[in-house]
Amino acid sequence: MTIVQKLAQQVLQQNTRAIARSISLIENETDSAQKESLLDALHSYCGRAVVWGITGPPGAGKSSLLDRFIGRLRRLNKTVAVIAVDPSSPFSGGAILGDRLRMQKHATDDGVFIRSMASRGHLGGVAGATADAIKVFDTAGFDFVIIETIGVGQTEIEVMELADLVLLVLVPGLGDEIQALKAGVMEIGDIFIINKKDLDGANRLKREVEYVLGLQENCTAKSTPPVCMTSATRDEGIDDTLSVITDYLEKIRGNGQLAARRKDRIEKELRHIASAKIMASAEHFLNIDSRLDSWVEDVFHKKVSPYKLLNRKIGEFLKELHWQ
Ligand SMILES: Nc1nc2c(ncn2[C@@H]2O[C@H](COP(=O)(O)OP(=O)(O)O)[C@@H](O)[C@H]2O)c(=O)[nH]1
Ligand SMILES: [Mg+2]
Repeated sequence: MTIVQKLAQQVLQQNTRAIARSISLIENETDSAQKESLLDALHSYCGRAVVWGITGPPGAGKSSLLDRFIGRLRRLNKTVAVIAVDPSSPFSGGAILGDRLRMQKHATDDGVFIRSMASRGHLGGVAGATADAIKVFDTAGFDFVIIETIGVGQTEIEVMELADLVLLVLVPGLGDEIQALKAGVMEIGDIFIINKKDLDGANRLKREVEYVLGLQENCTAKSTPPVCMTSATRDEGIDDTLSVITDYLEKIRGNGQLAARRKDRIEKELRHIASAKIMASAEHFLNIDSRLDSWVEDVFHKKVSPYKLLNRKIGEFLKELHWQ
């Protein structure tokens, strides 16, 4: 048994240190062959965990809500892994430290694992690293894997595509909240949560959100997402929201949407891996015996045009490509 296969076995046995080591291996990507064999070994065990995404503007109360949800799920004896994703930061830290503090009371609970991911290293970017980390937690038998993002930008949208269900958290008092949300953000929410309902403007925001979602419904076949109201700090609306989440999951399990979503994800993953591998081979091909340098000279001196040159060379490239 190789070291990596042993590591995978330990992950399967829910060994905390093996889980942490696996995530580091994925995140740092110092040895991509090792990373690949680890993920190969995990593959057949993946698919049990339900993956939630929670996104929304910074300060909306995502971590505070998660803390409440984790508490409820633990009472039901469910285990939870949280991945706090900060695409803007090359290091894990900063804002994520606050998240950890928010969920501190679960830190000593074996049934809860909180891990942060930043953008450093991983070729597939933070979304790629997060996708692989989900597989580790899934194999380790966590019932729920929850991905929390720091804010709502393009990378966060990509990260949210990894989830079976996306909770979009909004709060009153940020100004023109809805208008401020960039295009594409409203579309990713499966369930909307208006948090800080203890503050002024929460009801108005709810009506605005429902109005905007109603407009969207005319354009798509998707049914209007539910809009829940919570106060994480006062512990209000949490149970109602959880039952909305449970109903939603039951619905998408029953009508095939969950499977379709997971297949979409696999398709994206295959495309991503394929292009990354082909790009790596192309890069290697271009650099053999510094041929690129001599091609630059040839094109510069008008010996050949770029298309003519490459149409010829791509044939050679494909012959040189070694698929094992
Ligand atoms: N008034 C009020 N404050 C809240 C509520 N939920 C969270 N907060 C506060 O909002 C701030 C940001 O919360 P946090 O969970 O870190 O937000 P995140 O950045 O979205 O993860 C903290 O000071 C929380 O105590 C709420 O329901 N009502
Ligand atoms: Mg947070």
